Amino acid sequence: MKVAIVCYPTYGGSGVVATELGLALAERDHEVHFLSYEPPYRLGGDFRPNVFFHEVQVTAYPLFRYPPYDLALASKLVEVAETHGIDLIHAHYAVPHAVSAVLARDMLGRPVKVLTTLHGTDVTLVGQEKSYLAATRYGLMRSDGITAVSRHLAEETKRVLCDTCKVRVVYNFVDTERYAPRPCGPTRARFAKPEEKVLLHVSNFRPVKRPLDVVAIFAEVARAMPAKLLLVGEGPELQRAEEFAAGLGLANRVRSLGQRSDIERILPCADLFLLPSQSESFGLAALEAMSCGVPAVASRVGGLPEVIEDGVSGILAPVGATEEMAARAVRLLENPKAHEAMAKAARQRATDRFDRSLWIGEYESVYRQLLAGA
Ligand code: GMT
Repeated sequence: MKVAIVCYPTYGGSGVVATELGLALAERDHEVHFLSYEPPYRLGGDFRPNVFFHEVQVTAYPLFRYPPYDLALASKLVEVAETHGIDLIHAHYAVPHAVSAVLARDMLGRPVKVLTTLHGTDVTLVGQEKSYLAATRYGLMRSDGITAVSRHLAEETKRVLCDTCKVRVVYNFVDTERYAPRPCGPTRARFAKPEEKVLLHVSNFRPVKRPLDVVAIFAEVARAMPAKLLLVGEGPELQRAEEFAAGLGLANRVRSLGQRSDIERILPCADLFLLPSQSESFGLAALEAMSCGVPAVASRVGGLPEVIEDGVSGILAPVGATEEMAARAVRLLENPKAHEAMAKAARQRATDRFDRSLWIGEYESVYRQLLAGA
């Protein structure tokens, strides 16, 4: 098949899923064309004969206060589809990609299918903004197929955006060979002393991730035992989180590592992963940690309970319940046997339910059904 994948290139789960999916499809001999305003960061620089990147260029004009990216994307999709004989456009994150994909399909003189994959805030936050709602709903209704990354998100989509839409659940996935438990002595030693526990948070530091809760949980843990907190990623709330930590006298216990593309080297060094988000349709960052044998302490919200089994492969507590999260984290870290059992269960959960081989095949079968007109 020849597939055009539209995604955001930045650090963030939807771009990661789109890129990993495209690369896995290419390994299965499909021809994959990525479209975005810059190369997705997980694409890397390796040459692959059947993987292409097409930059969407937005032309400025004095009249435009807001140059229309969605139109530039639709035009680029038409060009790429015509030049390369694209069979299917796979739009990741509905706003505005679904609308651009539908527009491109309708402009094309040959049949092309549109699949839209919903990732989370495109339904729960941005998609519901009054300024985008009608267009997002139209993009979904006119897509040939819709998938969501969790059951919760599929239900939420029907509830708030499109009750007549058929939304199929195709879970996010992880490469369990690359994201695996491995010894990390020298790397760990750079951040922490042997007796210190390492807690880790990876995100885009948007308010929805509740980075201040990350610090609040860590502060309680650090009162109970020697510990370090590593923060990976960048975003609008990072500085506030650092200042909050400093205000609690924890500046020398918290380290920001910035954006990292080699996160699979850092994850296995952690004892616990923190994801106390306000909302989370799936929680890919937690899954990547679990695949490395690192249990997550997370909010019982959105799709997270579909990923983490509370008390077995991780810890779930209500949003904002930082004391409960911290108390349970401390109990786990104080009990090496319980920690080891949970780490094993986390890894097992990732390999049994979310290994990429399971879900790439599912996307392929969705593609085939759409192309067969089903
Ligand atoms: O977090 C966001 O606001 C954007 C989005 C993204 O592009 O990373 O994240 C969503 O998609 C991920 C991949 O499917 C999911 O793992 C995240 O849970 C989801 N974020 C939210 O629902 C807040």
